[in-house]
This record gives sequence, structure tokens and C-alpha cells, in this order.
Amino acid sequence: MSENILVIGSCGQLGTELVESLRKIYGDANVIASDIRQSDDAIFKQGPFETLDILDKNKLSEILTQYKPTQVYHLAALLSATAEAKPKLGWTLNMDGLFNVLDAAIDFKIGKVYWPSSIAVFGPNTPVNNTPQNCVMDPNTIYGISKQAGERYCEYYFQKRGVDVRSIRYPGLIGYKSAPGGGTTDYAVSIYHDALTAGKHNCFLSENTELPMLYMPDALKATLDIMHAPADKIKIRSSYNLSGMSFAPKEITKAIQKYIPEFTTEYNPDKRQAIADSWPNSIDDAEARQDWGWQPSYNLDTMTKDMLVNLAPTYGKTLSL
Ligand code: AKB
Repeated sequence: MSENILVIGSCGQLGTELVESLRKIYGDANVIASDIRQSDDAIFKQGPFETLDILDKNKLSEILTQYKPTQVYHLAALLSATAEAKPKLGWTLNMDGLFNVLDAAIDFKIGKVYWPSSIAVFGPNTPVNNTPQNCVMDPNTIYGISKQAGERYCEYYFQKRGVDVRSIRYPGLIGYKSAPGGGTTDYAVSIYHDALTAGKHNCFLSENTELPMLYMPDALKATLDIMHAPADKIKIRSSYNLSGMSFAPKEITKAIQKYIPEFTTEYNPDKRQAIADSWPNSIDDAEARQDWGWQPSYNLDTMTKDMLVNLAPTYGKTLSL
């Protein structure tokens, strides 16, 4: 059967790169990008784009009636820092957006739904090192609470309503093609831009704050792998732990200094420090490896090299590392 794929929240950090990957696999015309507003990225001119506020059920129905997608990737959400600043909107967008998609999956007989969860589902009483799939989960941010409730809803809709919904708990995502927005892990993207421009970075987390992270090519691979796996391989219908690498700001600084020795970082923790402090240092992803063959390809050094080489031309520089 030919696939027709709707990506909701397509203009964010992950969506922009996911639309590009999906269009390479399924063809430009078969991947419908949608977001509350269009971005200037060239990928969105290559195929259908629909303006969609995911809280607008009627517009969602119109789009589903028109394109009859076989798969939906629902990425629209407020991330951790923004949801703390706008808690009511964070809760409404993250929860009602998911309900609208899960209900539409039943009404429009959508074959598969992808919805991202996050390491934000963990909290201060969660084991911090090698955090297991199942453990104490006491998120203390609006974003984390919404993601944990969303995981329960996804599992419920799979078990009770037969929706084939799949999900990954993303760590911080790092890539050079699109910018993150409103997250606690965002520093790990801007630090590379600063290394190539100002030569110094003002970090909003303290130097020893270790967090789980994932390079975008690995994030895309994981997302496509879980969606392409046979349904019986997906044993967890809440959301899978997923690990790539873990590092603290002082370690990414050191990794950059290997290639740009004069680079420095200053540490001025702000409100985001408390969010980071409630999250794990590292993640145990044994279930993802076992159930659908997950394996990351990048570590801090190989990611750093790739980020610097690929970002350099944006700033009129050439690096061959
Ligand atoms: C955030 O920092 O809010 C996100 C996440 C870890 O889900 N990048």
C-alpha cells in the first residue's frame, strides 16, 4: 500500500529534518507538512504544506478528509522552558493536541501514529544514572507532567481503542539544520554556533549538569526505525527510553576546544537549571535495543566534528577536521 504521511508541528527542530527524511523515502507529494505557521526552510516548498493549529479540530478533520493519511507524526508541543513560562497553554496544547490526534486516528482509520515523549517524564526521585524504562516517575514540570500523562493516554488508546501509536522518550536533540526552541537542552545547539562566531558561550546551565543527548541523524534513524518496525515488535506502547550520549556543559566545551582551542564557556545558570536538575544524567535503553534493534552511531566527539564542519559554511568558514 502506498503511504501518505501527515506531519503536525513540522516546522520545529525535529519536524524540519523529519519532513526532509520522509520526503526522500516516500516522495515530496506524499508527505504533508503542517504547522501553525510556515517556516522559510526550502523543504516546505517541495511538497504540500497546510497551516494547522492542532487545537482546531475542524481544520484537522478537513486536512484528514482531503489527504487521507495512512500515518501521522504529531510533533506539535510546547517544550520544557516555554511550558513553565506559559503553563496553561503548555498543558492545553500538549494534552488536547494529543487527544485530537488520537481521536482522529480512530475516526479516520489512520494506520500508525507517532508521538514524541521526553526524558522530562522523569523527576527528582527517579534514579539519575542509567535510568531504567520502568521506575519512579515524578515529573515536576508542566511539560514533563503532560508527557507522562500523554504516555498513559497512548498506551490506553493502543490497548482499549486499537490505535497503533508509537513513541520515544527523546533526550536533548542536537542538529545543525534546524533550531531548537524553548527547551532546557537547547544550549547544546547554540554552543556550536557560538564557537564559530563569538568564540565564547554563555551557558544557562552549570558546568557539571550532565544530561542525556542525541545527535539528529540518530534521532531521525530511531524515529523511522520504530515507525517501520512490525507492530508485534513494539512491546511498549507508552514510550521507549532511548539513549545516545550523555555530557555536561564542561565536557561539550572541551570537545569543541579540541578543534577550536581558544573557545571558552562562562556559566550563568538561570531558571532552566532547576528543570535540568530534575532530569536523569543517563538513560538505559535496553528495551529499544532488544525490541526493534536500536543502536546509536554518534558519540560526543564524532557529533562535535560533524556539527562544526557542517555549521562552518553558514558563517563563511571552512573547517576540515
Ligand atoms: C527540552 O529540553 O525541553 C527538550 C526535551 C528534553 O524534551 N529538548
